[in-house]
Amino acid sequence: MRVLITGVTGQDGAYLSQLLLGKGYEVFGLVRRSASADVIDERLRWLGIAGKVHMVDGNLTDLSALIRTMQDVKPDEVYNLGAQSFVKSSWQQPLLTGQVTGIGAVNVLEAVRIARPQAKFYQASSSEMFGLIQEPVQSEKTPFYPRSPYAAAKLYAHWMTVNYRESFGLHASNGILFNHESPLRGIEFVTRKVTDGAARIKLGLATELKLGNLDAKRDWGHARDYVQAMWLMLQQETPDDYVVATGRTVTVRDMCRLAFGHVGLNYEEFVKVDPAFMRPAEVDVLLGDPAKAKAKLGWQAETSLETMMAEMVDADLFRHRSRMR
Ligand code: NDP
Ligand code: GDR
Repeated sequence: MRVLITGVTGQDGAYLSQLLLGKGYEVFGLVRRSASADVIDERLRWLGIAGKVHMVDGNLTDLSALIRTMQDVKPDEVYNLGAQSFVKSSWQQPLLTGQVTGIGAVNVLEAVRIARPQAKFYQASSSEMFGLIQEPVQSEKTPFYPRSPYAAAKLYAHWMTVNYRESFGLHASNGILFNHESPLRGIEFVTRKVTDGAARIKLGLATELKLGNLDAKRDWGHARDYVQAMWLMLQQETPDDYVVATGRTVTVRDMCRLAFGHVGLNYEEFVKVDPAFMRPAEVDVLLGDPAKAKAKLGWQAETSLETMMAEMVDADLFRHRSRMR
């Protein structure tokens, strides 16, 4: 089995590659050209799989490159994980976010439709599409209300995936994934920012941590668990859309308490609120109902928030101690 993963250098791309290599897949990853090519595979290296993933030069905005990639790789499964994925940046770069996160997904769908229609397709949809929530617990049936250029772009990609399934019979599925984190999470996302901050303060490298809205609530799971749900969706006979979540929601404040508590610190002494990290429109609370994923895929989240935060803080302590040596 051959698989093509866009966004292979990101958090989920790394864990999905690890999962699929373990299942015997030949893994191809689309990588956009970078002047910092020496560090682009950092997450794959962290997992010890860098040499095992075939890197293919390309970009989500370049349809011709995507079509050629489908022709050359001939994948059985395509996972579209590539995106401008940082919500806050999407107000600063709304057009780029639309081109990469929205149109980029349609470019991949087009390339599949034109060059590899038998491939199964996964689209990385997002709980951000629920935005200003219309129901206290969000399921596949909850109406969407996007609150950022990122969420609006994801919503377009989501409906285009549904549309290509219904119009052209593609085996195309959306995973509506709630926030998922890990030691490989990008440093600007709040959990990793907090675990990195707690590690720095513990080691005497910093004295405070500036954050935005501490009252926001998120349903946080572990990326390692969530990539399994992605794979399971493509093993089903019929394509469909699934919410992937833990079913528990926690404030940023309480997440800070867990991270700092793991190294014996009281977050209240170090965390400062800085308006610079507030958003023009906030998603106040997200809480997913993973019942369909459990019933149809047999999937459920395995890692608790407590265990995950401890793993992330330990990884950041390790990183900083290695640099200090
Ligand atoms: P990351 O931000 O860690 O990874 C994004 C990936 O997309 C990177 O490999 C990045 O490459 C790549 N990329 C960005 N722009 C382009 C482009 N123009 N062409 C090709 N590749 C590009 O995201 P995650 O791994 O956390 O998330 C994976 C997907 O799931 C994303 O689509 C995200 O929006 C979505 N999602 C994530 C959730 C989460 O909680 N993590 C929840 C729900 C959805 P580079 O390394 O060069 O920057
Ligand atoms: P999110 O994740 O926007 O939910 O998108 P992020 O970790 O950036 O924010 C979560 C919540 O924390 C609040 N917050 C802060 N956030 C950041 N980044 N930095 C801060 O200093 C800070 N202080 C408070 C935010 O306001 C927000 O409420 C992630 C991404 O992975 C998306 O790609 C994905 O689709 C969604 O999760 C589901």
